[in-house]
Parts: sequence; structure tokens; C-alpha cells
Amino acid sequence: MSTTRIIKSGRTPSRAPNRRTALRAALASVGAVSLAGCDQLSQNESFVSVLKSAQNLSHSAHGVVAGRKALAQEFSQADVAAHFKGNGTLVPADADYHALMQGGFKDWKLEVAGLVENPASFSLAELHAMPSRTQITRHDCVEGWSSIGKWKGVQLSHVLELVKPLASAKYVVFRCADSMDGPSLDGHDSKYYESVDLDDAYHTQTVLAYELNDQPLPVNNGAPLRVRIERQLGYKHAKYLMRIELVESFTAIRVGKGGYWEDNGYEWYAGI
Ligand SMILES: Nc1nc2c(c(=O)[nH]1)N[C@H]1C(S)=C(S)[C@@H](COP(=O)(O)O)O[C@H]1N2
Ligand SMILES: [Mo]
Repeated sequence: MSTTRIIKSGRTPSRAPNRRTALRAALASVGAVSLAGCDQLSQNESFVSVLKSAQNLSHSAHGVVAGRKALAQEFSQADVAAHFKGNGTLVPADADYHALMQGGFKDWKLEVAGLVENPASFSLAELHAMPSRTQITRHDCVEGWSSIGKWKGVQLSHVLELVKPLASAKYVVFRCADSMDGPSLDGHDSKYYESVDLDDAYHTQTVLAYELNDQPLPVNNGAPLRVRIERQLGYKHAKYLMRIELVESFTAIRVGKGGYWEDNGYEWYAGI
């Protein structure tokens, strides 16, 4: 890694590596179970409880030491990995997604709805025309791997300013194109979803990314649009975005824990 990296946040450089080292050690202690991670639901209770205790540690570190506005570390071009790993869904199997993909995403639109004054939808061309932010960051997956990539996109805060969230809006829910388990018994779909609070939604580095490493976002990494939530673990970074909803509470969505992996036992706040 380069020595030219810039620590932009108020976080001490030593603290984040210590946190990550602790999480890695915790994950290593559960051995092969950690390999299941995000690709396959882990039924192992100890894995989930180790994850929970590591993340609770991290949540308090964020609030007390750095504050929610602090930036995640940004890296230099020399640090960018030759290949950014894909994980979880790599190509959604869903027919509606395939139709959009075959059309080069010309007919794709991001819907922004829920508790907003001006519900809207944006084509890829419209998102490209908005002010952009480029950032080189490290993606950390709970499985124990990391990858540094260069992301370009529009800040979510910009889109939120256009749609004007109502005072009652407390969370942003990301709805994705990919079904995880097929239709479930209760009749709900199983499409990937995620949610964050407004601190993360308006965070400087929360970007709706349409480019990875100077190329259009590959399908493996969430084409045509995925969100970057740089202060949290990989599963928060929803790929294949279709719709963004402003809500007061997410308890009525699916199991009610705020995300696909959260509904399967992961922490909602996955700070790093
Ligand atoms: N829609 C969707 N988003 C997703 C996932 C997924 O399976 N589907 N996997 C998550 C997990 S666990 C990780 S680590 C990252 C992987 O992003 P990448 O494929 O760009 O590496 O995406 C996250 N977002
Ligand atoms: Mo992950």
C-alpha cells in the first residue's frame, strides 16, 4: 500500500486498523464458518454473536471517537486493486433485470419515493448529468476480505435535496433487483434490500455509484447503480438499485430488521 494515503477523518489512524484487526481475529476464531458469510446464510450462532459483539464495539467507537460525519479513509490510485472482487449476487437471475441489462440499461430508472415532497425517477443519463464525486476506498466484507476500488457517482445527499424528504422521514431504504431465495412462503419477494439512517444517507461519501475503476459499473458489482456506505461493512452497500424509499420506520418491511442480511441475523449498524 502507498504511504501517500490521506487521513481525512478525525479518526486516529491507529484506531481503525485496531478495530479491523479485532474483527478479523474474531472472524478467524470461528474458522470455516466465516467463509459462508455473505454467500450463504450461516446458521452458526457463535458466528453471529461474535459479529454482533464486534460491531457493537464499533458503533460506540464511531459515536464517541469519530462522530458519524467523519470520513472513511481514502486511498491513492496506486492502492487500487487490479480486480475488484464481486460477492453475493453476481448476475441477478430475475427476468425483469435481464430485460434491462439486454437493453444496456437504457430503460432502467431509479425511483425515489416514500416520505418525500417530490417523488421522482431518474435515468442513468440524468444521474450522469448531476455533480459527481470520485473516491478511492476500501470495501470490507464480513467474510474477512477487503478490496480497494475507485468509485464515481452522485452523492445521495444531492438526490435527496431534489426530492425533499418530509420531516417524518428517518431512514432511507434501498430496493434491489436481485432475488435471493425465490418467493418466500409468506408471499413476499426475497429481493435484496438495505437501509441506513439519515446520518449515513447525507454522509459526504455516501454515493450512488455508476462507475468502478473508471469503467461503467460491471454487472458483477451492481450495474447500473449501487450505493457506497463507506463507514459500514460490505453488506450495507446495496447493488442493482431499483428504488429508494424514505420511511419513518422499517419494521413493517419483511422481517423488520432493515435489510436482507439483517433479517438473517446480521447487525443493522455495521460500522467500521
Ligand atoms: N443487491 C445486492 N447487493 C449486495 C449484495 C447482494 O448479494 N445483492 N451483497 C452484499 C455484500 S455481502 C457485499 S460484500 C457487497 C459485494 O460487493 P461487490 O460485489 O462489488 O464486491 O455487496 C453487497 N450488496
Ligand atoms: Mo459481504
